[in-house]
Amino acid sequence: MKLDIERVRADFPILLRQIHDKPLIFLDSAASSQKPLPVLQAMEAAYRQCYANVHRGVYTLSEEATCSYEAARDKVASFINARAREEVIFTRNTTEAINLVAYTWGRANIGPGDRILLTEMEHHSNIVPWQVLAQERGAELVYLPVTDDGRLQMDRLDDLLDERVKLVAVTMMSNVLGTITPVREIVRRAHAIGAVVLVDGAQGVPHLPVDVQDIGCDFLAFSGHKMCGPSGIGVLYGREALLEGMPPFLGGGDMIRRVELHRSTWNDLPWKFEAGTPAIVEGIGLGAAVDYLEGLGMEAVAAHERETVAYALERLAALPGMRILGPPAEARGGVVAFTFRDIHPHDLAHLLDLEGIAVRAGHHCAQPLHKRLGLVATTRASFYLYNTPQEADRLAEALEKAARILGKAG
Ligand code: 7TS
Repeated sequence: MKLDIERVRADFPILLRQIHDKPLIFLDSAASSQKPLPVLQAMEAAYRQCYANVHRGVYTLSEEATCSYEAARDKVASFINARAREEVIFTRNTTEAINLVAYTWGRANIGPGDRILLTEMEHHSNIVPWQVLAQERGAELVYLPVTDDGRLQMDRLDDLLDERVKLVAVTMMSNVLGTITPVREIVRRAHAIGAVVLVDGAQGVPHLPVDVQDIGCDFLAFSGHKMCGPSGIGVLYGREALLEGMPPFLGGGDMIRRVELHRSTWNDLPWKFEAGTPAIVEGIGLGAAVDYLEGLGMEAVAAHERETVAYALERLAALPGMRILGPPAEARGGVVAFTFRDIHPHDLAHLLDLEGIAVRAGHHCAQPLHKRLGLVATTRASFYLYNTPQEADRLAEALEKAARILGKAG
């Protein structure tokens, strides 16, 4: 089923806003998406009608709150086709999910001389935790390079994958290039040499149908706020056998079974990794976001983005002095980063804002990738389920206007 774009847009109240007297065109969903009414309503209802702390009270409100919070876990488990709800750990965001793996699985399994294989297109969140771990354990980071047009050099993978590689951590989709990476293929080849694979799904899960059993990954990290849900809630999916074998991350309430003065034992999965009062209402909001996306169908969401981005790429590529990063439309998702003439991305983003258009400018937390491409900063327009081809037209017109204002036209 094709998305009914007008109906989708009507679900997002913020899209009615005017910015500098122009209708808002929100092209920064790769940083954080907007929220539809069902998510806002679910969160308000949770606070108004059934708010209490979870997992402890025997009274009705606490039971209701626990029920809604744990129902969200079931929704997430089914959304990514996890084998069991125990495999879904709630975290604050993707960054915390990756750090959880680095601090627990990593410290227990990575030693001197071991290698962690990353790619040159990773977000800082999927680089820095591994640097910290590698420095602490005497391990080494190696990188699968990208081509000039922003694809992974898959023909280099076998050279890099040897028995020293204990972990492969790779993004599902680049937040700068838009490149969709062949994660199934990477998992298959990494597993063949016995490595564990973590997939950074921050840009994948909001935009593509995701089935962890089909991908075969050991860990998958993603954030609620990029998939129509609230900030403050994220997910670590992990294969049950691995999670069972891992020591806890943070210590405190909820994650224990029994505490004595000098030792403690741990709660069952998933709570072993959820210390302290969780983001209760945010979890419930994420559950509503999953319902919302499933109601539309992730195939339909992905198809809408593909179409919109293909149009945007064509439209922007026609502007003289435009350099678009990344591969052609068929290999990418909803992210379009570019340089335009020699206009600084911050100037450009500012002038676009005056036209009501929100884009991000900078290195997008991917400095090594920008360095590899010989750039310091880019401007990035990222498209999601509520964006339209007409908005791509407005973006192209606003870019031309910006060039005229700065005397860089023609
Ligand atoms: N991984 C990828 C691929 C990302 O794009 C991001 C956030 C993260 C991890 C971290 O997610 P967080 O929710 O823990 O912050 N990316 C961006 C971005 O592109 N612009 O702002 C945040």
